[in-house]
Amino acid sequence: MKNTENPRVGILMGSDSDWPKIRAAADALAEFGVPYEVRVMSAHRTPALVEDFVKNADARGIKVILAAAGGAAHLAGVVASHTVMPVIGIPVATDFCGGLDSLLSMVQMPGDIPVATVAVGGGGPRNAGLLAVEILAVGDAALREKLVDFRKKLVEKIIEKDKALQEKL
Ligand code: RP5
Repeated sequence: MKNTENPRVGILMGSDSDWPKIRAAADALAEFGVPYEVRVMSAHRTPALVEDFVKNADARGIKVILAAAGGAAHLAGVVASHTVMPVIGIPVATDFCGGLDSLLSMVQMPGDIPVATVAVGGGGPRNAGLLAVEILAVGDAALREKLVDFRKKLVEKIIEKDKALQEKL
């Protein structure tokens, strides 16, 4: 759920134009009852704001940062350079090669400064949210239980889909 008072996850994006493409990350957090906040700030347009946000994130209770950007997608890398908390990068689709530019500029980090980059589009943004939940669940038994339950239901759902297909064919 959106909670700017006590967020456990910070979602940063380079532009408000990224939001429709990545909101599945926030939806996944909401599904698991994880409080998050969403902010627009850019590694290139507002570098000082990014640094300030990241340096204060720990003290505000944030444990994981998701960073979404497209094109010259340096936001996640810059965020990671300012913190030792886990950073998950969400490369945003662009008109250039479907977002290959975003993916490569985000995923090709130099050694020592990791960014866990998810897929461009498709299940990528949702996986970023789920990965953040999994990271938090390492120290949160109730959240871990929810994840185990989620996976059980996933299996049931796929079995149901298979059954429905068999009946249709
Ligand atoms: C990146 O540039 C943003 O993350 C966005 O994906 C892209 C375009 O931004 P706008 O020109 O739409 O603001 O920094």
